[in-house]
Amino acid sequence: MKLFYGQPSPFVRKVMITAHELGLIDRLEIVDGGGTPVAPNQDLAKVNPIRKIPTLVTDDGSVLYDSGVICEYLDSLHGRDKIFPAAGPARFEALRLHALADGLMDTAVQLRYEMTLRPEQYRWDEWIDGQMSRIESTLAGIEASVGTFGDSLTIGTISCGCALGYLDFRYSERDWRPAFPNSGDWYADFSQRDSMLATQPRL
Ligand SMILES: N[C@@H](CCC(=O)N[C@@H](CS)C(=O)NCC(=O)O)C(=O)O
Repeated sequence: MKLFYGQPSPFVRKVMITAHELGLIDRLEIVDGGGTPVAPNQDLAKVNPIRKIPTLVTDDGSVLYDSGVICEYLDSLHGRDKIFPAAGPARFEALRLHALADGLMDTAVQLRYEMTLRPEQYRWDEWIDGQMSRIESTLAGIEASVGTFGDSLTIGTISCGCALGYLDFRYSERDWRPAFPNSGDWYADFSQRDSMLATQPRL
């Protein structure tokens, strides 16, 4: 399987953590998929019209996106405990947490583009403040749920780990831990998993 990849992407990290946890990492061939909204990756554009990473080309040539779909596909390939729980309340809670963390990551990635790609004279402070406020409210959403996480490994907890890790990576000047201490306690343990250590973003 071929994975269009970018080291700093929290969505790619979600797929990489999943592959590590499910024992599938050696089956992924990594290819560079890096690009931006203003400079799309041309190889990626040939297979994914959205032009975003992660994108997976399976062994039979099918193309899968986005990160959640790829993770669910990987979850269908192994005999270990599933990270997408079977139908029922546990499944919908995992999917809800996944959506919550994806909302945080989407906001943080788009804001990063705004701050680094958009020429300074075109930046809009109210929009930036609104996005920062959304990051805070999604953090509050994680804090409200983190007491139920325990040591569970689902698409929801993996995504929350990616979201918090991305804030540490790109927004390190704004430490979220003092305002969200229970999330901080959970993340202190979760971030020590081998899959998290193996996929740490770096500059
Ligand atoms: N919903 C998508 C989001 C993926 C995404 O935003 N990827 C970013 C990198 S973190 C990207 O490819 N950006 C390139 C662009 O926007 O042109 C997913 O879950 O895979």
